[in-house]
Amino acid sequence: MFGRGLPLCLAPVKGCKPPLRTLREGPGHPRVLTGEGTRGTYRRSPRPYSEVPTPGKNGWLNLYHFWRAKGIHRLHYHNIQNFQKLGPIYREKLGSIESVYIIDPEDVSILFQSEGPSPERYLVPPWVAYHQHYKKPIGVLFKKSEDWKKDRIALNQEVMAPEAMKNFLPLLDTVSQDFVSFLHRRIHQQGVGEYSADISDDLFRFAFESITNVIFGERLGMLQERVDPEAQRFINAVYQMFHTSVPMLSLPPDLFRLFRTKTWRDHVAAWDVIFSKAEQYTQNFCWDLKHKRVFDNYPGILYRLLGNTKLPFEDVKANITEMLAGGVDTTSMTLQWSLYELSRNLRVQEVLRAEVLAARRQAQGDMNKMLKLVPLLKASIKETLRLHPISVTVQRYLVKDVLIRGYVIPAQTLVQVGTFAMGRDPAFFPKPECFDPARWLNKDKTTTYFRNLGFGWGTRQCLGRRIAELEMTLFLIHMLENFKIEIQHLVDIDTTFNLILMPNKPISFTFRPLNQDLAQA
Ligand code: HCD
Repeated sequence: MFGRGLPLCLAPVKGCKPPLRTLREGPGHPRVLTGEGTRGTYRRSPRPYSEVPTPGKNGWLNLYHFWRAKGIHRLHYHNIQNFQKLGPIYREKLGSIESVYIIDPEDVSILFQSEGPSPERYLVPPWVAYHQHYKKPIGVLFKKSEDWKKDRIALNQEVMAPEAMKNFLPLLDTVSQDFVSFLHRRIHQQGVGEYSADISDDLFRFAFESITNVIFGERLGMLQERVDPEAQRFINAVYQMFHTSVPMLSLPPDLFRLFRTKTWRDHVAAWDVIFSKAEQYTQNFCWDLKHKRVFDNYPGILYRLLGNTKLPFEDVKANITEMLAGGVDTTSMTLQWSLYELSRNLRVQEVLRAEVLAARRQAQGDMNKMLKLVPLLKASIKETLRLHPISVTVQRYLVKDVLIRGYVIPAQTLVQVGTFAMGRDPAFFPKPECFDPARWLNKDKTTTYFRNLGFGWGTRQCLGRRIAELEMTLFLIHMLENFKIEIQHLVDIDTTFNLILMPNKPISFTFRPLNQDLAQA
């Protein structure tokens, strides 16, 4: 029914060939001229919601087709295909929920600019079901209105504010340095002057070591030879939790629970591990705090939140659990995609390395200063998230009726911005198949306006954004300074929807120490 024969895959990166057609062209939807500002295009009287194009009105039938087409792990391509077929706005009912999907940055700006003071996004149903059924405390991920705002403001101060970032910098920097030492050790062990492997497990450990270090101010040693099996259990549980969410996305999770399906049981088991380990880490921290620890420098996010009387202990714990779980697969997968793009675009890799080396020289050991001197490297993270976002859409419930593309979209509607689809659409990113970080440096509004959506937007954007950005920037700095990154086989890696988007198969990289490179030259 879908997927067959459609040019969903992108052209090979090498030649950066222009794709055959833009996504927005489609039957019944003549191409809207780019650049002219699409808002002005609709001067006719507002059209009713019922006229928004839709692939089919029967939600259960849609769901059935979707499943049969093995669509569930290819949700992102289903999205692209709908935009191709129906144009830049459509509505679709999958099971019992209907959403409106948009792709054009101009429309996205209308959506976000009509956002209220406590925006709400789609809540993943199996996650809600688990928390409700087992009466688990919730944090900013699930909270609404004033409850949400109270937590979010307290957390922003400790994880988003620029002063807070200065504090975690050294904590994240040492973890990245250790990752470099870890790779050097592996190179030594392999005995051929380079190291070739799929490093996704190592990246998971890197990400977990990073997030635990900024939260607890303490090293777990995940990058040493012996890995703590309990910590590894947490990492595996987060992956399982994401993975088992997917089949329960479009049917009521209670069905899965009532029938005691394996998916539900595995999902519960995964969350249980997440909660019990997060609880244990937090309790250990509090015990240490009472009994022995003295801090001479920044003690980590948890300490600061506990000292901050605004949040009760229960809320602190709930939010710590969410941050721990949210900080593992997200950054590790994005970094894996960054390494993938850098190894397929060796020229970009060289340019970034040159920027990093020059910044290092100029900053003379001042890391804060160095971070201001690597704009292209930072842009490369945006560029990675454009082609490989973690989140397939960014969603908002409307708080009032909003006019989008001439249609009246009523209050309470769930509107989803197709970030994956937008990132690959030539109407919004010229030569979308080219990995070109420099496109983000062009200050011209028409090339970046409402396009950088990897972390969402506004007050409900990703809470981990600043941690993630800093963690990934430091990682890439150290990797570029130390290794030439290559890929074993130049095949296109596909993306699979595991609730978050991930590579569909292992990627094997080769890391060659740079100094040795110089010696050989
Ligand atoms: C999943 O159709 C697909 O940062 C759905 C729409 C949707 C809603 C919310 C998104 C989710 C998707 C993907 C994972 C996200 C989540 C919001 C936060 C979450 C993007 C796109 C994430 C990974 C943090 C998870 C924290 C948790 C593990 C405690």
